Amino acid sequence: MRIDVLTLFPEMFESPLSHSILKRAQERGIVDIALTNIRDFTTDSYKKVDDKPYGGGPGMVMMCAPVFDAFEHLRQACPTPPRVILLTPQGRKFDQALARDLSGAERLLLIAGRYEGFDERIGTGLEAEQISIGDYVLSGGELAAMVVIDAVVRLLPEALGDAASTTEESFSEGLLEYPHYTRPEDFRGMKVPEILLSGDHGKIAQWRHQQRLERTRTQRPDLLSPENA
Ligand code: 6GU
Repeated sequence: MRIDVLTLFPEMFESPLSHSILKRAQERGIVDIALTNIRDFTTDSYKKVDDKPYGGGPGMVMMCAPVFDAFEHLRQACPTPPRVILLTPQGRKFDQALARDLSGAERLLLIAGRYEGFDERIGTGLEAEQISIGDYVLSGGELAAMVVIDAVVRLLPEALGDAASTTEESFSEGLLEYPHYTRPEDFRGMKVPEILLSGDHGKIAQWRHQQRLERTRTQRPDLLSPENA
C-alpha cells in the first residue's frame, strides 16, 4: 500500500511512523508512507495557506490553491488513483469496519488541515471521503491522520506478528477483549483469577467469553447486538 499525507506539519508524523509496527511495516515494504508539506505549494512570498472566511466570523480557513496544487503534483507522480480522505470533525466516524475497508485500498491520500477548517471546495473538488475520529475537537487533522494510518496499516497482511493478530478479530465480533494477566500470580495482594491457573482450556475459554459479554454490557452497551444484550 502507498499512503500519501498532505499536511502543514510533516514533522508531527515522524515519531509515530518511526516506532514499532508502523516502522517495521515500512522497513519490510508492506507500506510506503510519504509526507508532503502543503506549504511547499504556495506561490506567494509569505507562503500563505489560510485566509479569512467569506461572510465573516472567527478564525482562518485553509485555502484551495496550495492543497489542489499539492494534490495534483502527487497525482501526476503516480498513476494509481488514491482513495482521498479529508480528516475533519464533520466526517463519517472512523471505526474498525472503516479501517478494514481502507486496508483493502492500493493507495490512500490523507489530507490533514489546521485552522477553523477547509474551504468547502477542497472536499468537493477533490472528491474526498470525510473522516472524523470521534466526537471531540482536535487542533488539527494530523493526530487523526496518524490514528487512521495506524489502524489501517496493522491490518495489512504480514504487518503484525502472530501474537497481536487476534486482537482485531475480537473487536470485529462486536465485543470487548477479556482481561489479561501475566506473572506474578499475586501482585500486592491482587490475585490472578483461579480459573486461569487451572489448565482447563474449555473452562478458561468459557470464562473469557463470559468476561467479554459482561464488560461489554457494563462499559459499552452500545456495541451489543440484540442476541448478546
Ligand atoms: Cl479528523 N479533525 C479535528 N480537527 N478534530 C477532530 C477530528 C478531526 N476527529 C475528531 N476530532
